[in-house]
Amino acid sequence: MGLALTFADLLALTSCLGALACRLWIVPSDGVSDDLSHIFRRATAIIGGCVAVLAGTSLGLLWWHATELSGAPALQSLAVLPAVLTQTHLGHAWAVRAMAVAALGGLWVAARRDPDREVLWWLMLAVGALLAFSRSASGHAADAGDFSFGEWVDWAHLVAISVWAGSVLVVPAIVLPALTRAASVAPRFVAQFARRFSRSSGLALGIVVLAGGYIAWRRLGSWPALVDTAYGRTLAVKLLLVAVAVALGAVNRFVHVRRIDAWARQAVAPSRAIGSRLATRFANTVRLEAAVLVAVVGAASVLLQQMPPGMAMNMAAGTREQTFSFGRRASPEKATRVIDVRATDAMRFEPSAITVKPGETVRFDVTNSGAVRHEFVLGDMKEQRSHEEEMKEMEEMEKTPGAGMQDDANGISLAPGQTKFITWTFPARPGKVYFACHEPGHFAAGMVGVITIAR
Ligand SMILES: [Cu+2]
Repeated sequence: MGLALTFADLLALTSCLGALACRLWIVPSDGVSDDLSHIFRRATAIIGGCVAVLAGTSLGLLWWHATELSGAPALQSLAVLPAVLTQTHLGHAWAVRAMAVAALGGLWVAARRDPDREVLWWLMLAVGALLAFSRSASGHAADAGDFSFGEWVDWAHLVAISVWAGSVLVVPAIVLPALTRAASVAPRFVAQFARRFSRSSGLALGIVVLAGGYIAWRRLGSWPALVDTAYGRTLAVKLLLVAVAVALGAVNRFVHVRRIDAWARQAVAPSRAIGSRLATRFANTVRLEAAVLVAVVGAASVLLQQMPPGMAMNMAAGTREQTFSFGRRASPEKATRVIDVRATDAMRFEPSAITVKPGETVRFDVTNSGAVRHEFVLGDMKEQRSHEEEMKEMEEMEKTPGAGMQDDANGISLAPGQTKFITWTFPARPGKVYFACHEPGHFAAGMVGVITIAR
């Protein structure tokens, strides 16, 4: 369910940005006026359809996330929606997305009524980029913190790939039918379109390769992970598909576009038959590339659902094989539920009371939304007290608060703005486990929450 929603969502976002790119800079505006109005009408219709799909997938994704968070059946999870929206990082990112989709809808209505006002289309592109940012801010990249370098790189990658893949996806529907027809009437239009399309794709592709390379390297952590892990194998398939699409694009750029160019520039009236044959070859290559790129979007959706090995390894480094009376650390993929927790400078956790089932394995995604360091340490009261003593001793020895903090088997330490996760398997019997922060003074100020293990 989550996969289908993510796929539809990515496809709609990509096509929307691609259609806007076509409208704004790919389709030459000094071509044949007749064909142009037709092309622009199609682009407008596709953008409208994408916005409608985005509205639907946004609602669906929120609901799906709430179901995942609460562990409750789909209908009952509606009850936790307000809490998800107001209390979780994902909820906030979703609110930004909801506003972006609403703005896109409003702008689209205005732009349809007054299509010659170029500024409206540019505004839609800006809002589309904002929507992409809310996606980056709720995906894997957000684990490095909000507005971090990783998040910006993820955003640049998403926008660039949307412009590239999106324009390739929508061109078969928007331009190609007119193109093969136009080949008999306006050689200059065909040549100009082919050239602009190739140039836009090449530029976007450059960003995709740079940003994508950085992200892949960060998330994989090592070369063997490319074959050893599920995430790595999906990534390998995606890269292979991208390579095929790039090869097809290169064939277009260096073979077909050059031939079309030469044909359009002939001194004598260019032959219509040759023109439409060249345009058809160009069009077929674009169609094939579009089909490959749909598969790339599919692979990207799968990746968003998988745990990157580079991140899982960071966690494993701080893990000791240790079983406590209040449970044990587990590997992230064992988790059957994800709970977002925020640590704030008000010396509170949000939420501060959580209920789990006996034996349940939960991944806690903890975000430090404050300006000072916080911890998330799991344990019974005895463990919390002894951890508090340890921290006090360390502080006295080093005189530098927080300097000696490292991730433990049962706890994590978070820099301001940071998000980390800890996966925990709770004991099979009912009881209470606490989560607390032992930065100097925080525990005493009440920075502690309770987890009730109950059937
Ligand atoms: Cu704290």
